[in-house]
Amino acid sequence: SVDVLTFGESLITVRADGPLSTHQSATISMAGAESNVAIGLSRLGHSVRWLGLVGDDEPGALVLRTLRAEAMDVSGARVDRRGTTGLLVSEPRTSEITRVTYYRAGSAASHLEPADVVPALASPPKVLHVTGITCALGSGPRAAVSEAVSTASARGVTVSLDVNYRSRLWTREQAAEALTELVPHIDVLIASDDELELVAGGDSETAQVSALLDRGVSELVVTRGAAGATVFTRDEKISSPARPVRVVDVIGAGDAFVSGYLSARLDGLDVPHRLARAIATASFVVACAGDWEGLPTRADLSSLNAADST
Ligand code: CKP
Ligand code: MG
Repeated sequence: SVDVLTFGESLITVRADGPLSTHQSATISMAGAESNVAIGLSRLGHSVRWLGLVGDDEPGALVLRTLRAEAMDVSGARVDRRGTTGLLVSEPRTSEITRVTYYRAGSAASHLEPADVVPALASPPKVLHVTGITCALGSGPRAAVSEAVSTASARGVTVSLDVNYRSRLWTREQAAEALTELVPHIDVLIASDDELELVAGGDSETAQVSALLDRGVSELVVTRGAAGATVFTRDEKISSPARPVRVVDVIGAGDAFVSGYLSARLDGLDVPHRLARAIATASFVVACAGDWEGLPTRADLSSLNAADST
């Protein structure tokens, strides 16, 4: 069994140097929130399994090849000929604003079903990580998430959910309906401050936090962009600012944060150290172009700590 099992849609990305309409040069790479988290955990030395469907095409081969190169177990991933691998075009406008356009409707990954993921829980991982993006891809992927989290939590697996609301995929009402029903199965819930109402309803953060803890969430991690993050548990509330870095590209920062958080949790570190590793991991991705390319190794994290103490 592996440390972490995750699944979702990974896409090919065309990352232009500027507005695409002006014939910029571009870099081809891979994107996908769950695979970003998976790569982060793998680089930190954890064993990770990623599941998902790709098209029978070169972008799909790029996705699987990249994940294999990052030491991922992709034995349960497969090609599905009902669609192509999804595409994401990103055009940087400023360091904080990147225009993202999806070409993913009807993609191979949107045909994911519970049968593609639930069998992988037969040998239970320590952690199952899912994101709201998968629920937004269609009824099959949504059912896959819902069955996976209920099966995992029934088997005592730690379940983590990153809300990751995407307005281009679904409305806030649809997201709230789908994600609220997952909450009873979630141990670690990660949401940005503006995503809290999608899983907790209400409008005051205090009420949202206690509602989620009452429904069984053991660690609620609220991210606040450059202002950092707060972790709420039954007995503590711990906040940390983000690290001051030269921001190159904020996309992928949330996923990096999650990988650092889960890594420290797998190492048995306490909540303040989980938060510290999450913030450190995210800072590497923010300072580097690309959604996952800048993710740190353990050696990178140590050099950051060494730099802090000099
Ligand atoms: O919340 P983050 O900026 O960390 O998420 C970025 C990822 O999966 C990115 O890689 C992209 O492919 C996506 O979120 C998405 O589907 O929007
Ligand atoms: Mg995110």
